Amino acid sequence: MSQRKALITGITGQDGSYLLELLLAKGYQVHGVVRRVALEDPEHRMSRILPHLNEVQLHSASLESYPSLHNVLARVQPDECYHLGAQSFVSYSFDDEFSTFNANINGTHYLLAALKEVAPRCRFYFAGTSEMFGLADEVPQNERTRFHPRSSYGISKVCGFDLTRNYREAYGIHASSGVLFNHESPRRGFEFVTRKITSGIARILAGQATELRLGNLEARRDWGHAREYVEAMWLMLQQPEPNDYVIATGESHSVREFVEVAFDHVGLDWNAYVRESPELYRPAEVNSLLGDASRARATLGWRPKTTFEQLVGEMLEADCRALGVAAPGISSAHHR
Ligand code: F7E
Repeated sequence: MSQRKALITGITGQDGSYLLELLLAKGYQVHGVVRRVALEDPEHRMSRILPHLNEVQLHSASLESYPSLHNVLARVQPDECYHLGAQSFVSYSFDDEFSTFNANINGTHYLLAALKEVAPRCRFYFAGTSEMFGLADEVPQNERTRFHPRSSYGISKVCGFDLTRNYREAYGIHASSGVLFNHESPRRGFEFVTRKITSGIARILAGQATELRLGNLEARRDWGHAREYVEAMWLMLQQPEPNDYVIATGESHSVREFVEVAFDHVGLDWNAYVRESPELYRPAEVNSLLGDASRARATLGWRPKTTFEQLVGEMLEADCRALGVAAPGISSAHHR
Protein backbone atom coordinates (compact mmCIF):
# COMPACT_ATOMS: atom_id res chain seq x y z
CA MET A 1 0.00 0.00 0.00
CA SER A 2 1.32 3.45 -0.82
CA GLN A 3 2.18 5.83 1.98
CA ARG A 4 -0.95 7.43 3.44
CA LYS A 5 -1.18 11.19 3.46
CA ALA A 6 -2.71 13.23 6.26
CA LEU A 7 -3.41 16.94 6.42
CA ILE A 8 -3.73 18.66 9.80
CA THR A 9 -5.10 22.14 10.45
CA GLY A 10 -4.01 23.50 13.83
CA ILE A 11 -0.83 21.43 13.62
CA THR A 12 1.10 23.88 15.81
CA GLY A 13 -1.31 23.49 18.73
CA GLN A 14 -1.28 21.00 21.58
CA ASP A 15 -3.39 18.37 19.81
CA GLY A 16 -1.85 19.00 16.40
CA SER A 17 1.63 18.35 17.73
CA TYR A 18 0.65 15.06 19.40
CA LEU A 19 -1.28 13.97 16.33
CA LEU A 20 1.72 14.78 14.12
CA GLU A 21 3.88 12.50 16.27
CA LEU A 22 1.28 9.72 16.22
CA LEU A 23 0.89 9.84 12.44
CA LEU A 24 4.65 9.99 11.81
CA ALA A 25 5.07 6.91 14.02
CA LYS A 26 2.41 5.18 11.92
CA GLY A 27 4.33 5.93 8.73
CA TYR A 28 2.10 8.69 7.32
CA GLN A 29 3.29 11.49 5.11
CA VAL A 30 2.09 14.44 7.18
CA HIS A 31 1.12 17.85 5.87
CA GLY A 32 0.16 20.82 7.98
CA VAL A 33 -1.77 24.01 7.35
CA VAL A 34 -0.14 26.99 9.05
CA ARG A 35 -0.51 30.72 8.87
CA ARG A 36 2.13 32.66 7.01
CA VAL A 37 3.12 34.45 10.23
CA ALA A 38 3.98 31.09 11.78
CA LEU A 39 6.36 30.24 8.94
CA GLU A 40 8.09 33.55 9.55
CA ASP A 41 8.58 32.91 13.26
CA PRO A 42 9.04 29.16 13.78
CA GLU A 43 10.88 29.45 17.13
CA HIS A 44 7.84 30.95 18.82
CA ARG A 45 4.84 29.98 16.77
CA MET A 46 5.88 26.42 16.02
CA SER A 47 7.62 25.58 19.27
CA ARG A 48 5.61 22.38 19.79
CA ILE A 49 6.56 20.90 16.43
CA LEU A 50 10.14 22.19 16.14
CA PRO A 51 11.67 18.70 16.60
CA HIS A 52 9.70 17.45 13.59
CA LEU A 53 10.02 20.34 11.16
CA ASN A 54 12.10 18.27 8.75
CA GLU A 55 9.54 15.42 8.75
CA VAL A 56 6.43 17.45 7.96
CA GLN A 57 5.38 19.46 4.92
CA LEU A 58 3.86 22.78 5.90
CA HIS A 59 1.56 24.81 3.68
CA SER A 60 0.69 28.42 4.22
CA ALA A 61 -3.09 28.97 4.22
CA SER A 62 -5.77 30.61 6.32
CA LEU A 63 -9.05 29.30 7.69
CA GLU A 64 -10.46 32.66 6.61
CA SER A 65 -9.68 32.04 2.94
CA TYR A 66 -11.55 29.44 0.91
CA PRO A 67 -9.15 29.62 -2.05
CA SER A 68 -6.10 29.05 0.14
CA LEU A 69 -7.63 25.89 1.63
CA HIS A 70 -8.84 24.72 -1.77
CA ASN A 71 -5.30 25.09 -3.12
CA VAL A 72 -3.73 23.10 -0.31
CA LEU A 73 -6.26 20.28 -0.57
CA ALA A 74 -5.91 20.12 -4.35
CA ARG A 75 -2.13 20.02 -4.09
CA VAL A 76 -1.84 17.52 -1.22
CA GLN A 77 -4.77 15.22 -2.06
CA PRO A 78 -4.79 13.81 1.47
CA ASP A 79 -6.34 10.49 2.49
CA GLU A 80 -7.23 11.91 5.90
CA CYS A 81 -7.87 15.48 7.03
CA TYR A 82 -7.87 16.42 10.72
CA HIS A 83 -9.47 19.80 11.27
CA LEU A 84 -8.14 20.98 14.63
CA GLY A 85 -7.52 24.64 13.82
CA ALA A 86 -9.82 27.05 15.67
CA GLN A 87 -10.09 29.97 18.02
CA SER A 88 -10.30 27.61 20.99
CA PHE A 89 -10.11 29.85 24.06
CA VAL A 90 -13.64 30.12 25.48
CA SER A 91 -12.89 33.30 27.45
CA TYR A 92 -11.64 35.10 24.36
CA SER A 93 -14.78 34.14 22.47
CA PHE A 94 -16.69 36.50 24.78
CA ASP A 95 -14.32 39.34 23.84
CA ASP A 96 -14.59 38.73 20.12
CA GLU A 97 -17.54 36.69 18.96
CA PHE A 98 -17.04 37.79 15.39
CA SER A 99 -13.53 36.47 14.82
CA THR A 100 -14.47 33.29 16.69
CA PHE A 101 -17.38 32.70 14.29
CA ASN A 102 -15.29 33.61 11.26
CA ALA A 103 -12.50 31.20 12.07
CA ASN A 104 -14.55 28.38 13.54
CA ILE A 105 -17.70 28.35 11.40
CA ASN A 106 -16.47 29.67 8.07
CA GLY A 107 -13.14 27.88 8.45
CA THR A 108 -14.89 24.54 8.86
CA HIS A 109 -17.30 25.30 6.05
CA TYR A 110 -14.53 26.34 3.64
CA LEU A 111 -12.57 23.22 4.39
CA LEU A 112 -15.54 20.88 3.92
CA ALA A 113 -16.67 22.65 0.77
CA ALA A 114 -13.17 22.46 -0.72
CA LEU A 115 -12.84 18.83 0.31
CA LYS A 116 -16.08 17.99 -1.48
CA GLU A 117 -14.76 19.65 -4.64
CA VAL A 118 -11.21 18.36 -4.83
CA ALA A 119 -10.81 15.39 -2.47
CA PRO A 120 -14.25 13.84 -1.81
CA ARG A 121 -12.77 10.49 -0.80
CA CYS A 122 -10.62 12.06 1.90
CA ARG A 123 -11.74 11.12 5.41
CA PHE A 124 -12.49 14.11 7.62
CA TYR A 125 -12.21 14.68 11.36
CA PHE A 126 -13.89 17.61 13.07
CA ALA A 127 -12.76 18.74 16.51
CA GLY A 128 -16.04 18.95 18.37
CA THR A 129 -16.06 19.72 22.08
CA SER A 130 -17.87 19.22 25.35
CA GLU A 131 -18.51 22.99 25.28
CA MET A 132 -21.33 22.13 22.86
CA PHE A 133 -23.19 20.57 25.83
CA GLY A 134 -22.73 23.70 27.93
CA LEU A 135 -25.66 23.82 30.30
CA ALA A 136 -26.25 20.10 29.95
CA ASP A 137 -29.55 18.65 31.05
CA GLU A 138 -28.19 15.20 31.80
CA VAL A 139 -25.18 13.72 33.57
CA PRO A 140 -23.02 12.20 32.19
CA GLN A 141 -23.15 13.54 28.64
CA ASN A 142 -23.11 11.17 25.67
CA GLU A 143 -23.66 11.41 21.91
CA ARG A 144 -27.41 11.78 22.37
CA THR A 145 -27.28 14.59 24.94
CA ARG A 146 -28.90 17.83 23.80
CA PHE A 147 -26.58 20.74 23.04
CA HIS A 148 -26.93 24.00 25.00
CA PRO A 149 -23.76 25.99 24.30
CA ARG A 150 -22.92 28.90 26.60
CA SER A 151 -20.41 30.89 24.54
CA SER A 152 -19.84 31.88 20.95
CA TYR A 153 -17.06 29.28 20.99
CA GLY A 154 -19.60 26.59 21.92
CA ILE A 155 -22.09 27.90 19.36
CA SER A 156 -19.46 27.92 16.63
CA LYS A 157 -18.55 24.32 17.42
CA VAL A 158 -22.20 23.21 17.31
CA CYS A 159 -22.34 24.75 13.86
CA GLY A 160 -19.14 22.98 12.78
CA PHE A 161 -20.53 19.72 14.16
CA ASP A 162 -23.78 20.17 12.20
CA LEU A 163 -21.87 21.08 9.05
CA THR A 164 -19.74 17.95 9.41
CA ARG A 165 -22.78 15.73 9.88
CA ASN A 166 -24.53 17.34 6.94
CA TYR A 167 -21.58 16.80 4.61
CA ARG A 168 -21.67 13.17 5.69
CA GLU A 169 -25.42 12.82 5.10
CA ALA A 170 -25.78 14.99 2.00
CA TYR A 171 -22.59 14.24 0.11
CA GLY A 172 -21.43 10.90 1.49
CA ILE A 173 -18.17 12.29 2.88
CA HIS A 174 -16.52 10.04 5.49
CA ALA A 175 -16.76 12.82 8.08
CA SER A 176 -16.64 12.20 11.84
CA SER A 177 -16.70 14.45 14.88
CA GLY A 178 -14.96 13.79 18.14
CA VAL A 179 -16.79 15.41 21.05
CA LEU A 180 -13.70 15.80 23.17
CA PHE A 181 -13.89 16.80 26.80
CA ASN A 182 -11.04 18.90 28.22
CA HIS A 183 -7.65 17.39 27.47
CA GLU A 184 -4.43 18.73 28.85
CA SER A 185 -0.69 18.12 28.82
CA PRO A 186 2.60 19.95 29.33
CA ARG A 187 1.93 21.41 25.85
CA ARG A 188 -1.34 23.07 26.86
CA GLY A 189 -1.51 26.82 26.18
CA PHE A 190 -0.77 28.99 29.22
CA GLU A 191 -4.20 30.67 29.08
CA PHE A 192 -6.12 27.49 29.97
CA VAL A 193 -6.72 26.94 33.65
CA THR A 194 -4.70 23.74 34.14
CA ARG A 195 -1.53 25.13 32.60
CA LYS A 196 -2.11 28.48 34.27
CA ILE A 197 -2.07 26.64 37.60
CA THR A 198 0.95 24.41 36.96
CA SER A 199 3.03 27.16 35.35
CA GLY A 200 1.92 29.55 38.11
CA ILE A 201 3.17 27.16 40.78
CA ALA A 202 6.50 26.81 38.99
CA ARG A 203 6.81 30.60 38.91
CA ILE A 204 6.03 30.80 42.63
CA LEU A 205 8.71 28.19 43.36
CA ALA A 206 11.16 30.07 41.16
CA GLY A 207 10.48 33.29 43.06
CA GLN A 208 8.95 34.94 39.98
CA ALA A 209 5.43 35.27 41.40
CA THR A 210 3.82 35.50 44.81
CA GLU A 211 0.21 34.75 43.94
CA LEU A 212 -2.02 33.06 41.41
CA ARG A 213 -5.24 34.80 40.37
CA LEU A 214 -7.98 32.52 39.12
CA GLY A 215 -11.64 32.82 38.22
CA ASN A 216 -14.41 30.39 39.18
CA LEU A 217 -12.89 27.67 41.37
CA GLU A 218 -16.12 25.66 41.54
CA ALA A 219 -16.34 24.84 37.83
CA ARG A 220 -16.03 21.10 37.20
CA ARG A 221 -14.39 19.51 34.20
CA ASP A 222 -13.61 16.02 32.90
CA TRP A 223 -9.86 16.33 32.30
CA GLY A 224 -7.89 13.76 30.28
CA HIS A 225 -4.47 13.57 28.62
CA ALA A 226 -4.23 15.08 25.12
CA ARG A 227 -1.79 12.41 23.88
CA GLU A 228 -4.45 9.76 24.39
CA TYR A 229 -7.23 11.87 22.87
CA VAL A 230 -5.48 12.23 19.50
CA GLU A 231 -5.38 8.42 19.27
CA ALA A 232 -9.17 8.48 19.39
CA MET A 233 -9.21 10.94 16.46
CA TRP A 234 -7.13 8.57 14.37
CA LEU A 235 -9.26 5.57 15.36
CA MET A 236 -12.42 7.38 14.23
CA LEU A 237 -11.05 7.75 10.72
CA GLN A 238 -10.09 4.07 10.54
CA GLN A 239 -13.71 2.93 10.99
CA PRO A 240 -15.61 1.67 7.95
CA GLU A 241 -18.43 4.13 8.70
CA PRO A 242 -18.13 7.72 9.94
CA ASN A 243 -19.78 8.63 13.24
CA ASP A 244 -19.59 10.97 16.23
CA TYR A 245 -17.87 9.97 19.46
CA VAL A 246 -17.65 11.40 22.96
CA ILE A 247 -14.08 11.18 24.29
CA ALA A 248 -13.76 11.62 28.05
CA THR A 249 -12.44 10.00 31.21
CA GLY A 250 -15.78 9.69 33.00
CA GLU A 251 -14.34 11.48 36.05
CA SER A 252 -14.85 15.11 36.94
CA HIS A 253 -12.96 17.45 39.26
CA SER A 254 -13.40 21.08 40.22
CA VAL A 255 -10.82 23.74 39.46
CA ARG A 256 -10.40 23.93 43.25
CA GLU A 257 -9.48 20.22 43.34
CA PHE A 258 -6.95 20.73 40.56
CA VAL A 259 -5.44 23.56 42.59
CA GLU A 260 -5.36 21.45 45.76
CA VAL A 261 -3.74 18.43 44.13
CA ALA A 262 -1.19 20.61 42.32
CA PHE A 263 -0.12 22.62 45.38
CA ASP A 264 -0.06 19.42 47.45
CA HIS A 265 2.37 17.88 45.00
CA VAL A 266 4.93 20.55 45.79
CA GLY A 267 4.15 20.79 49.49
CA LEU A 268 2.63 24.30 49.41
CA ASP A 269 -0.61 25.47 51.03
CA TRP A 270 -2.73 26.79 48.14
CA ASN A 271 -4.69 29.13 50.41
CA ALA A 272 -1.58 31.24 50.82
CA TYR A 273 -1.21 31.87 47.08
CA VAL A 274 -4.51 31.57 45.21
CA ARG A 275 -6.81 34.59 44.85
CA GLU A 276 -10.25 34.09 43.35
CA SER A 277 -10.95 37.15 41.15
CA PRO A 278 -14.56 37.72 40.10
CA GLU A 279 -13.35 39.75 37.11
CA LEU A 280 -12.09 36.45 35.67
CA TYR A 281 -15.57 34.88 35.81
CA ARG A 282 -17.19 34.27 32.43
CA PRO A 283 -20.43 36.05 31.49
CA ALA A 284 -22.02 32.61 31.10
CA GLU A 285 -20.22 29.72 32.76
CA VAL A 286 -20.31 26.03 31.96
CA ASN A 287 -20.49 24.81 35.53
CA SER A 288 -20.05 21.10 35.19
CA LEU A 289 -19.15 18.59 32.50
CA LEU A 290 -18.78 14.84 32.73
CA GLY A 291 -18.47 12.58 29.70
CA ASP A 292 -19.66 9.07 28.94
CA ALA A 293 -17.30 7.57 26.36
CA SER A 294 -19.04 4.17 26.15
CA ARG A 295 -19.47 4.36 22.38
CA ALA A 296 -15.76 5.05 21.85
CA ARG A 297 -14.89 2.21 24.18
CA ALA A 298 -17.20 -0.26 22.43
CA THR A 299 -16.52 0.73 18.82
CA LEU A 300 -13.00 2.14 18.82
CA GLY A 301 -11.62 0.13 21.72
CA TRP A 302 -10.47 3.47 23.14
CA ARG A 303 -10.10 4.11 26.84
CA PRO A 304 -8.22 6.72 28.89
CA LYS A 305 -5.13 5.60 30.81
CA THR A 306 -3.66 8.60 32.62
CA THR A 307 -5.16 9.36 36.03
CA PHE A 308 -6.02 12.87 37.17
CA GLU A 309 -3.12 12.84 39.67
CA GLN A 310 -0.66 11.65 37.01
CA LEU A 311 -1.81 14.39 34.65
CA VAL A 312 -1.34 17.11 37.27
CA GLY A 313 2.06 15.66 38.23
CA GLU A 314 3.31 15.45 34.63
CA MET A 315 2.31 19.06 33.89
CA LEU A 316 3.87 20.34 37.11
CA GLU A 317 7.12 18.48 36.58
CA ALA A 318 7.46 19.86 33.07
CA ASP A 319 6.80 23.44 34.18
CA CYS A 320 9.22 23.17 37.09
CA ARG A 321 11.88 21.66 34.83
CA ALA A 322 11.41 24.48 32.33
CA LEU A 323 12.16 27.06 35.04
CA GLY A 324 14.96 25.00 36.53
CA VAL A 325 13.29 24.68 39.91
CA ALA A 326 13.42 21.62 42.08
CA ALA A 327 9.97 21.04 43.44
CA PRO A 328 9.85 19.43 46.85
CA GLY A 329 7.69 16.35 46.82
CA ILE A 330 7.19 16.12 43.08
CA SER A 331 9.16 13.03 42.30
CA SER A 332 7.94 11.07 45.30
CA ALA A 333 4.34 12.06 44.58
CA HIS A 334 4.66 11.20 40.91
CA HIS A 335 6.30 7.80 41.28
CA ARG A 336 4.15 6.60 44.10
O1 F7E B 1 -11.43 26.64 31.68
C1 F7E B 1 -12.45 27.96 34.96
C2 F7E B 1 -13.21 28.43 33.74
O2 F7E B 1 -10.12 27.79 29.91
C3 F7E B 1 -11.87 25.57 32.48
C4 F7E B 1 -10.78 24.49 25.68
O3 F7E B 1 -9.78 23.63 25.22
O4 F7E B 1 -11.83 22.71 26.91
C5 F7E B 1 -11.31 24.03 27.03
O5 F7E B 1 -12.32 24.92 27.44
C6 F7E B 1 -12.70 26.08 33.63
C7 F7E B 1 -13.77 27.10 33.24
O6 F7E B 1 -11.05 25.47 29.50
C8 F7E B 1 -9.75 30.32 35.43
O7 F7E B 1 -14.23 29.38 34.10
C9 F7E B 1 -11.27 29.38 36.66
O8 F7E B 1 -14.97 26.79 33.91
O9 F7E B 1 -9.15 25.73 30.99
P1 F7E B 1 -10.35 26.47 30.51
P2 F7E B 1 -12.55 25.38 28.95
O10 F7E B 1 -13.21 26.68 28.91
O11 F7E B 1 -13.23 24.27 29.70
C10 F7E B 1 -12.91 22.57 25.97
C11 F7E B 1 -13.24 21.10 25.90
C12 F7E B 1 -12.63 23.20 24.67
O12 F7E B 1 -13.11 22.75 23.63
C13 F7E B 1 -11.92 24.51 24.66
O13 F7E B 1 -11.38 24.80 23.39
O14 F7E B 1 -11.84 26.74 34.53
N1 F7E B 1 -11.42 28.91 35.39
N2 F7E B 1 -10.25 30.25 36.70
C14 F7E B 1 -10.48 29.46 34.60
N3 F7E B 1 -10.20 29.30 33.30
C15 F7E B 1 -9.16 30.00 32.79
N4 F7E B 1 -8.83 29.83 31.49
N5 F7E B 1 -8.42 30.87 33.56
C16 F7E B 1 -8.68 31.06 34.88
O15 F7E B 1 -8.00 31.84 35.56
